[in-house]
Amino acid sequence: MSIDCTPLLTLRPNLRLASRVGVIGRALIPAVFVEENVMFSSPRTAVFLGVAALGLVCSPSYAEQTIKATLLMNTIQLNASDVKAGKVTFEVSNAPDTGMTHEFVVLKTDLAADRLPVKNGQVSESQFKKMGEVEDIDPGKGKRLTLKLAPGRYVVICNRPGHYSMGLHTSLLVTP
Ligand SMILES: [Cu+2]
Repeated sequence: MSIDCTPLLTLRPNLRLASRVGVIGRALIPAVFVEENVMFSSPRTAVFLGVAALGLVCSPSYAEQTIKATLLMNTIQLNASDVKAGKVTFEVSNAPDTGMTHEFVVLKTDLAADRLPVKNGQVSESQFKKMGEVEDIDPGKGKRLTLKLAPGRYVVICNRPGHYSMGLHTSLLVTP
């Protein structure tokens, strides 16, 4: 689940090399990659594979994505409905006029945001994969939550008793 990208940081110079080669001109490519021809069918394939591998494995950890989430009286507003997979920081704020303490819970589910099972006024969180949460956010206050999110559908809720049914939920799509 927690795929650490650190070893791949060493690949970054390769990406720089590849792009520099591209800028300088194609004449250099055969010289630089001449030995790679043993392994790759063509120099360009070598460059392509290197860049493709970086893109596939490493781009999530470079992504600096922030979503502003506002907890209101009867809904949760996100300033983006979709985000790319990787590290996502939620800047969660409880609007000053809600007059009540809220929390912010991120669940991974394909269910619609308003279709989660509720028992005794609360969503049964144990039925879902809970990605993380921040609790006890007073009116006018904020907290941050950084999560590593894989592609898929998520629902964010406030699960203080009764709050989900008041409308404090919304969905988030994480794209590859
Ligand atoms: Cu709430």
